[in-house]
Amino acid sequence: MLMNETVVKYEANSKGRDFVVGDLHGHYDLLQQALDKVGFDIHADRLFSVGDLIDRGPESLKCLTLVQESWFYAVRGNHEVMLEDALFNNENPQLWLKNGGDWILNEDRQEVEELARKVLPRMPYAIEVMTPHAQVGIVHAEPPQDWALLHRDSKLDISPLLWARQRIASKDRSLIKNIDRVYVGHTPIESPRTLGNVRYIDTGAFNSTILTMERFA
Ligand SMILES: [Mn+2]
Repeated sequence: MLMNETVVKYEANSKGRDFVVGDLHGHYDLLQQALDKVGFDIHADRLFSVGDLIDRGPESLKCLTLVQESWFYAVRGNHEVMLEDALFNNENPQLWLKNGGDWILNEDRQEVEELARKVLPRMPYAIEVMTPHAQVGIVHAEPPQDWALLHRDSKLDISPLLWARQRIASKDRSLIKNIDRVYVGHTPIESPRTLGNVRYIDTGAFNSTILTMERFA
């Protein structure tokens, strides 16, 4: 019901800086601290998110509202897909509840559904951002070996974009073609690392309260 484009493209930011942030998982407070630290200017700077805004942490609903902000752009994570399936497709609601979605039991379900209807269509599977020096890609878990497949191949299996951990598990350093650099989250690691041209930035905010936010390099 809420299907939209696979990739959304953004031109270079002529007014300010661009940042990318790892999986929030409800840690709105940590994001505020990170934004304060860099003096984030909501009128000029942009923040891109690798998805998984919700579940496990204390303020899932508040994190989901970020998608409505003019300076905030997020791809869809597997947790947003679990929410969508549970709320709107009555598909595997237990899977979501078991994986941190149980915060909904303490919220007004209608309010959550209303917000989800607004924000999910604004969360594509992939984002492409131009910077003065590079073309940067963002997906939640794992990009295809050739970024161009996201544009071309309508039969592309999107599930690896949301769930895969194959590349990081095998320390795959091969380059993703047709993109300069790709940022991903999904797999918690101790500190951000780059393999090939893929940058992993999920430093596990959900259990360690370390949130990674960095400027596009
Ligand atoms: Mn994830």
